[in-house]
Amino acid sequence: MEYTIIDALLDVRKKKIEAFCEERLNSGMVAYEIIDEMTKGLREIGEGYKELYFDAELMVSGWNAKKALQILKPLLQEEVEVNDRIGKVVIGTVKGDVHDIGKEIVNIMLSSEGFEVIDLGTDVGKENYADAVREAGADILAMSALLTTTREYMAEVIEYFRAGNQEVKIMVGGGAVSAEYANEIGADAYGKDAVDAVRKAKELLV
Ligand code: B12
Repeated sequence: MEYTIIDALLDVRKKKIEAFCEERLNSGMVAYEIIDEMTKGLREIGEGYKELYFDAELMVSGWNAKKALQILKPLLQEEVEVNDRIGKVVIGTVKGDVHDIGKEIVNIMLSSEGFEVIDLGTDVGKENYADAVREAGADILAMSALLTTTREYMAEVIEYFRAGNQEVKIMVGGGAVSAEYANEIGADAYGKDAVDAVRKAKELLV
């Protein structure tokens, strides 16, 4: 029985997502390709929001996506030796925003590429970002926002860091953010997806 990603994401009983991942892996797809397909599925559900899909579907798709990440994460993350770490990143979704699937994917990809990632979770305020960056001595602060209302908070965080002369490169991303917006608020980098986030993070280190 073959499920589409939409079937799997919308399954309230959370059974199909596991079968979906297994089927895809057995057919020779690698974990990141499955994540990519899932991202497209989530966006499709988002596009149908308020017409085809409503709050309940958004919620169920979120659960299932998290479950898929649990299954796929170990396949992406070969443990990188602590001494081989190439840089430290503090990551978090901004204040007022609970979307964390994209952030999680970026975290997984950065970690598997050798970054040490300190994940502050969701709904993160500027003081929390600043404390974490200071304590970790982080090279990069990565912020995610999915809502047009919450992305504005990124500008506030950037201003806070600049005003406090806190030395850190700031990278932004998430569904509500574009390269233009990142530029407008004075971020050092923008990543359109997790692969781009890794590329940009490496560029920021040099
Ligand atoms: C699932 C979902 C939810 C779930 C979230 C579950 C979870 N644990 O994350 C729940 C049900 C909680 C939810 C709630 C809401 N949601 Co919602 N949600 C979605 C949905 C369908 C998928 C989000 C997702 O995971 N996408 C897939 C991930 C992989 O994509 P991504 O986050 O963009 O991440 C990729 C890149 O952007 C990038 N990236 C991400 N972060 C970062 C960070 C850095 C530094 C870098 C470099 C890159 C990067 O890499 C990722 C991998 O490629 C989207 C639709 C969409 N278009 O995304 C709506 C959507 C984001 N939600 C929306 C809305 C309106 C809401 C609610 C307000 C609904 C309500 N009435 O309550 C609430 C807000 C709650 C809050 N305060 O945050 C709107 C936002 C509209 C807008 N532009 O403001 C969307 C776009 C749906 C729509 N079309 O209207 N939602």
